[in-house]
Amino acid sequence: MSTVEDASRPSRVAGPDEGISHEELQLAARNHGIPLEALSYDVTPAGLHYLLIHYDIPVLDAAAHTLTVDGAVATPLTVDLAALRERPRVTHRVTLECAGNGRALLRPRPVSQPWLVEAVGNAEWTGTPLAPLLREAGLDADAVDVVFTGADHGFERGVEQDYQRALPVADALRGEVLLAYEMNGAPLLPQHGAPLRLIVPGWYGMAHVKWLRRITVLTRTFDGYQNAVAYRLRQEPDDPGVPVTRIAPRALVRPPGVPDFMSRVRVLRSGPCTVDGRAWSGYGPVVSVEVTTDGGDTWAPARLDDPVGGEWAWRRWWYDWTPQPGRYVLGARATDASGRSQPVEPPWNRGGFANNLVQRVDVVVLAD
Ligand SMILES: Nc1nc2c(c(=O)[nH]1)N[C@H]1C(S)=C(S)[C@@H](COP(=O)(O)O)O[C@H]1N2
Ligand SMILES: [Mo]
Repeated sequence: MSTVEDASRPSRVAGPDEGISHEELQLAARNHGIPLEALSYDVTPAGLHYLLIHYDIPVLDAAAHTLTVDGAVATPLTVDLAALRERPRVTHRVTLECAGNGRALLRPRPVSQPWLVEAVGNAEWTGTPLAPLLREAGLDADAVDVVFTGADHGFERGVEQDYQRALPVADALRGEVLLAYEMNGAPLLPQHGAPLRLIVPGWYGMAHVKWLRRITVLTRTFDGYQNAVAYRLRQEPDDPGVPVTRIAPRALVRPPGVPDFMSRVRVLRSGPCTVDGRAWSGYGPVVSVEVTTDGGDTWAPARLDDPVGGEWAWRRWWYDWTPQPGRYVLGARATDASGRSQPVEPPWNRGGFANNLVQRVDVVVLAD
């Protein structure tokens, strides 16, 4: 199993009864999710935010780090952190979610980082907007894609690479896209991209390139691995596929009561309680959240908090519930302003991306 994989072989899908492998466990132990009880915080503390790192966390010296802008520009430029810090400073509260969130719930299971539903966080990112820097460099009129290169390096299915992701020029020039050097008011931690990362509000995590060291403007479509091979929605290995871009709507329940250690089934006493959680979408504000206590057979409206923290941050929702003793399966369903909502049948694709299937939280209510 543990050989360098071959690029000519498609990514693997688990067999019908195949359990989580040692390799998937190894990834899961490195790339942790948010503990769901941390849905309590408006702003996710840095240590509770999920993590996804394809290769190794590079060790970089902030004092010596530079960012170069080159390619199809009038004036290539190189700036250091001090120069970036002197530029206009902006903070955005942004819900970040890994495109693979929900993957391990798919049948058959695409073999990769085995997320259930916990690959999300909502942090405050401070930095300077990207667009003015690109304009200073002067994009050529025929610019097509902007490639962001991280300082991390590795192999993926036999392809040696720096972590690189491109955005179409129009998306790179959106005002909310940040070159971020702080998370929650402190310098970026090594695992979150220190000393500099890209933040692309509304997009799945893969676009938010960490350890950012170079920005290259192309007059053609970028054909690097993370855009052309990975992060595409496809049913068959040889489909060209559709690029993964913005975050599909999702609501998560903050599991009520207390957990059973091994199963994490929730236990609570009968009587009135408030079930709450968070909801977000990269396609526009969440406009409604509904709650189910019977695994999706029936739905009731939840109440939505006023948006706090701006249009890229998750919203809190809550639902007053007075259960009788018994067993329940809780879930929530978000709908956004674009009309997108969450399916009851998982949206299967070979990479296991954008699976925003409604969550299932098993609850046992005991007599008072
Ligand atoms: N350079 C680099 N940037 C990266 C990655 C990476 O492996 N290398 N992982 C991406 C993916 S897939 C996700 S989901 C987010 C995770 O960001 P976080 O670890 O700060 O939550 O970072 C993105 N940026
Ligand atoms: Mo990701």
